[in-house]
Amino acid sequence: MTQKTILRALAGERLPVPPVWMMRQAGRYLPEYRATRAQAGDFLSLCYTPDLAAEVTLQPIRRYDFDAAILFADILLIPQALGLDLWFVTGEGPRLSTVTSAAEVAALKPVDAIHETLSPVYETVRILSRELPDRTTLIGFAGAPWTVATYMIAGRGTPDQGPAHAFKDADREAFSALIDRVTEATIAYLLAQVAAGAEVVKLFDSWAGSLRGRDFDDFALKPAQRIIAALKARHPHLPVIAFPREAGPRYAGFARATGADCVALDNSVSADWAAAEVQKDGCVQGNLDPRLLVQGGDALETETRRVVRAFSGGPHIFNLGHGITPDADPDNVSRMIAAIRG
Ligand code: 1CP
Repeated sequence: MTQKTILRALAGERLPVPPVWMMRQAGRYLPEYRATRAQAGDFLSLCYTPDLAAEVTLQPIRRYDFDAAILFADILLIPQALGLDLWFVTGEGPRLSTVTSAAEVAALKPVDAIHETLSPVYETVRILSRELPDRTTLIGFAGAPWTVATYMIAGRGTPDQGPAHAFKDADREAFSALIDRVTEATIAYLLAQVAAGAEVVKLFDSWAGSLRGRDFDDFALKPAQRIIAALKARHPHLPVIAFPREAGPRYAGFARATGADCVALDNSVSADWAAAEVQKDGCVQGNLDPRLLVQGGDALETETRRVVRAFSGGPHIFNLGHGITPDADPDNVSRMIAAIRG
């Protein structure tokens, strides 16, 4: 018997009030997050200290009673587990040592070695599955291979993923080998999260929108399909959420092509279009513009209700189109939730 609202929506049930959680719900907009982060010292120490990572995961659940908690970690832990150096520059973002040749792809650590680095993350999942309220679903996650590879190739975040496109176009074979290695590591990582207690997994393909045509098929669609098939071979009932951000028209059919149970929508697609073209294949999540949580006011409530209404004909999990930003007002999150739950 499935009673958790998130699991019911993911199984295809239309609920009178959609369950809700937020991308980046544990984050810098919350004073309690900033305090725990200061206690940890730096961001990576927070990710690798299970008690503190579990604490920040629980903070938004205590404050807002979201229907799901998302494991606190980062998509860039996988490149680190595969042997790259990783550090965060305050005020700027992540930095990594890079992979830009077939030889460097071959020199990455074998997939079996990742657990050595990632075992604290599994401990965080175990703590959370003990400590979360019975009604709250625990979501594990990983970056999708293309998005993770864009950081491994450039050594940092980039506005247009230029270095990754250049590597792909110069040496498709070596680039494909990198995608394959990250795909296999992601399968092993997510299986370990599920073994530790994650009830749902989400794949973040934040830069899927910069892939076109055959590249989208080969490097967004196929890796997601492979990961989901491998997870479901071991756990046939494990729900998977896919987030091919800014996929535009390619959102249509994405769930069918990959086997995802739910597709997360950014805020550039129209909710009415997505209700007709994406929700017909199953659950959808997302679409509220995160800037509304900075702005607040009538627009926040009007838009929240509009998203709820647009997706009211089928299975729906309320969420944002992208992560909540550090300048958001925590009281606006309460207002959004009140508008959803009435
Ligand atoms: O100083 C801080 O506290 C660091 C800010 C921060 C946080 C809170 C980073 C650095 N990562 C995270 C946590 C995080 N990252 C989670 C935790 C769970 C939650 O949602 O609450 C998740 C799911 C992620 C996923 C993630 N990391 C993505 C995919 C989703 C998205 O936002 O598009 C990406 C692209 C990253 C990379 C990353 N990590 C951090 C930053 C600042 C970035 C973006 C870097 C860039 O592109 O420049």
